Amino acid sequence: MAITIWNILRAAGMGASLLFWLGLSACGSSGDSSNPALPAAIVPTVTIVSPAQNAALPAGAVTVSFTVQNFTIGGIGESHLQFHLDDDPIPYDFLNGTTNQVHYSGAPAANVEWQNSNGMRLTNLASGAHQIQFKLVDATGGELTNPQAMTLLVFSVGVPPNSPPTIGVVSPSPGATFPPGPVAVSLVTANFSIGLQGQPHIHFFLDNDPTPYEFFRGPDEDTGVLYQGLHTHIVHWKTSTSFHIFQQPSGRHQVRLELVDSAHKPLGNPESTQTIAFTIAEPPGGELLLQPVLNGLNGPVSMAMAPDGRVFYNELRTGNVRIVDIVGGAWQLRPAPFYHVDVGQGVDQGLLGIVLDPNFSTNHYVYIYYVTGDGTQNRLIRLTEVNGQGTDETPILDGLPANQIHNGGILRFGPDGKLYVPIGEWNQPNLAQDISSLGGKILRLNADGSIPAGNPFGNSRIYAMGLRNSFGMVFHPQTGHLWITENGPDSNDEVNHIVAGGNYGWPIVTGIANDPRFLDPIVAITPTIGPTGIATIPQNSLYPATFHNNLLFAEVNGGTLHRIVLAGTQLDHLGAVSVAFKGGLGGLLDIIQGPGGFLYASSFSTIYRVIPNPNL
Ligand SMILES: [Ca+2]
Repeated sequence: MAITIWNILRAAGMGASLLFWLGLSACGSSGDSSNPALPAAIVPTVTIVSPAQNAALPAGAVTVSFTVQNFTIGGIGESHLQFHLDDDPIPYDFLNGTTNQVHYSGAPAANVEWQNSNGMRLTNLASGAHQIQFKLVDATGGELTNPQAMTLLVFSVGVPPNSPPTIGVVSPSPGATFPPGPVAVSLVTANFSIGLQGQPHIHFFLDNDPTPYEFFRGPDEDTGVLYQGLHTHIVHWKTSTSFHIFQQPSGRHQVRLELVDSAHKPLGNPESTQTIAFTIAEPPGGELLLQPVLNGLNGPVSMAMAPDGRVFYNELRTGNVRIVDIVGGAWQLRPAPFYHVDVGQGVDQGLLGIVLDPNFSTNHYVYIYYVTGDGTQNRLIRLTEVNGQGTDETPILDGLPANQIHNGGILRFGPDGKLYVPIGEWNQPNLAQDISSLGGKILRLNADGSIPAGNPFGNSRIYAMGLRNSFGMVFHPQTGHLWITENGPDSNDEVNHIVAGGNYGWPIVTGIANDPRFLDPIVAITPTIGPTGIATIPQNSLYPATFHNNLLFAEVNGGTLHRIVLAGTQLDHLGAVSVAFKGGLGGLLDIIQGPGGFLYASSFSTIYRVIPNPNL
């Protein structure tokens, strides 16, 4: 997974849907670059000849024939055809060349006979629905990734006509209770094969959201679950019959499932629907608790506190920048937005970052980072506040590429007065190691966007490289060190200490790699959690002394806060890491140092004050 990230979420207690991003981990691309486009005439292609798609066949052996174009099916150690039968993760190898056999786990298969160079015979198939996923592979067994190199055949054998299509739930059991975190759902169907896009599949609805999640056989986590046609971080595809649900707050939830045809029309028979009810428990109290200060918000994805005590925040999906006044301790949202930009609605797109100028009191500068409304570019602009309104839009960085996922965009000023900006690799992992690209880097800029003196790669905005995507960054007030959270693919979310010229490994290594070419994270987290905002707890603060100089970072998947104790005289070694707030409020987004000496964290709907647990 990639933590690629923003999506739509029903916020707790709100009728309206909130859109959310997040280039999160645990779902999304695991790091392959896009394939170079091939001319149509040479695209390797596999095509099923027989049986017909969705054929209802009599009991007994099934003969399957196919053709390939622009590809040669060879023997052992050569390019060939692979296929998976039903949910078996172990592939069969269909081998021509000098082999002329079908192999399974390196030996002739017991239940599949090679018949000719374009055909085979399957025996011992149980009555019911079956599927065969075909894929062309190279000599090393690597899948060709152009879409024509893969196809799915669905059929049934021995099923009496008119048997109803049926869906069943393997897990969770009815009324199950889970701690905050992922909820695993596993399904089974009868007389129905879950197909790929364009084929019969499953729709499911989470709580009261009327928009379906579309569940397909796969072929992978990027395309196995779609929401409004896009990859989603709320539900992660796991296998052809299972998925995980994230970001849900404590309380009762339900998932209504229905089998649909290739045109997305529900089959309608009573056996074709199921409803799962489950509960996410209230977690036990941790060291820290979250106390709401402002709710009913629309995706407050990033926040900034002004020296006059006001809080500015970005609404991820609307493109509105909002201002909160704090009057007598009460948080009051100004009705009129401070500024609006049209923003892209892709998975990790929207109005991403905000920071105020270190001299905001005198120059009133506000910087925001967003994906343009057409979804094609990332922009960093500067606004000037005049009477609560943004004016004088000034481009700082313009025309950066954008992608559905991995757009970066968090903004912070360093103690050196320079503006630091993590840029995602736009889902092209190799860019992170390409010094000629700004993708997968952290930039260091003068406040006007120009290249400052002292950058580590000469006349370049690049400050550090080898990064995938980040939703959180902070300078430690005691040491001046720069810390970021980073979203891993299907493993190894990271917290990194960023230094000038550092290379953090993506996509060559992830996690603690002990590779002298790269800098390792202080913490690596598997399974992934989707880390988001990160803050420090100052040396002189109202939090317990053991928290002073710690890092605190949020996560979106399970909605917890993690505390890192920094050790060593330079506060750059890992002392300990623990979960300080145990979740239950849904996914968490940003965390900042805010009014009254407290930290404040945001969810999709609410801003919370972070307080020490009074019962400890
Ligand atoms: Ca790394």
